[in-house]
Amino acid sequence: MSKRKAPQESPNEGITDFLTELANYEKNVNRAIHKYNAYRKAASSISKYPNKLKNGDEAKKLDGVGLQIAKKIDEFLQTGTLQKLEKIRKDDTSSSINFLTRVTGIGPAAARKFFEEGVKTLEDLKKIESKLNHHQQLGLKYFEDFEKRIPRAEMEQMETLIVRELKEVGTEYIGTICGSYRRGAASSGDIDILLTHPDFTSESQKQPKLLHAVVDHFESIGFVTDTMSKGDTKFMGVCQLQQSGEDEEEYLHRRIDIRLIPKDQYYCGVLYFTGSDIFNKTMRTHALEKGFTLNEYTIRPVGVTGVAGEPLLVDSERDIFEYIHYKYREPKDRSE
Ligand code: DCP
Ligand code: MN
Ligand code: MG
Repeated sequence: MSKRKAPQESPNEGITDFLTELANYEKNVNRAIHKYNAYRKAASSISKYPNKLKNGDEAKKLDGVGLQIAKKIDEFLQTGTLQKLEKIRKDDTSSSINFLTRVTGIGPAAARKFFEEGVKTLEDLKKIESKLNHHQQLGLKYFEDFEKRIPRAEMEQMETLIVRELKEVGTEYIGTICGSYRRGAASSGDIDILLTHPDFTSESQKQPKLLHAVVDHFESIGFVTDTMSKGDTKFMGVCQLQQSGEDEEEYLHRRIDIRLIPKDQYYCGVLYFTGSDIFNKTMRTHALEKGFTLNEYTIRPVGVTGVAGEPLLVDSERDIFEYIHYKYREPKDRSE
């Protein structure tokens, strides 16, 4: 998971920017996830629209843009600003809570709690560092680094290293870097690695060693620098490329998530963790319309009684698209 979303360039950037700001406000301050999703969806539709929007009515024709958002678009186009946003930006509670959630490990609930205790800024957090959990401490320590997105060239270097070192740990591992990188993004917020191994299926015993061997190796070569959490199937931490030349600048610390997935669930996982989250929602809705329930683990038929059946056999992402009669989309075409 990463917190900073890539900026979108479009003739309607002003509109998509204010919708994204409203989305984050709803998620972080109000904990209104449905409103967050609605704003994200509208912003995503509008960012793909090739023409400069003239008014809210024109926007309303797009997927996910309703009357309320259309009105805001009119206000923005007519006045160059939005009263609601102006108020939010000036409000101490909103801006502090919004800021605190930028620290990884601090979600909307923790941010509100800190705010109520008078902790509002990075400086405030530093003063109470010992009260933060380990994840939050790392979020604070690497705050500046984590705020910066990872250029694609650096992602490519990390992919080369990861693929090479994975083979060192075991030749049978299969690994895919998912997330925005797999969708071809020019920059990514973090590194999302999915791993599987033929020895590990949903029928077999848990195989935490398969994940830990990889993490330990990445640590031993100095690539993984910190651990936020390490479970049987999920690692969350920090990594850094080693600089090669003498006078080159040091690489930044980056957020890395590694998940070990049973082989039979691998492609549902790859599909899910490639995203985008908006595309996942669209695909899941389509699956339901066709009588299937789809999640990050499995695709299952839903019977007339509404009960999900046994997981279907999946050997590729394409299989999933075919089951639900959805035209295959390359990762780069999965922004919504
Ligand atoms: N995901 C999802 N729903 C969520 C969170 C994540 O469907 N609430 C899926 C889709 C995402 C993927 O997991 O693409 C990885 O999550 P990230 O938060 O890392 O998002 P991205 O990799 O897409 O973007 P970024 O470049 O900001 O990391
Ligand atoms: Mn991630
Ligand atoms: Mg990511």
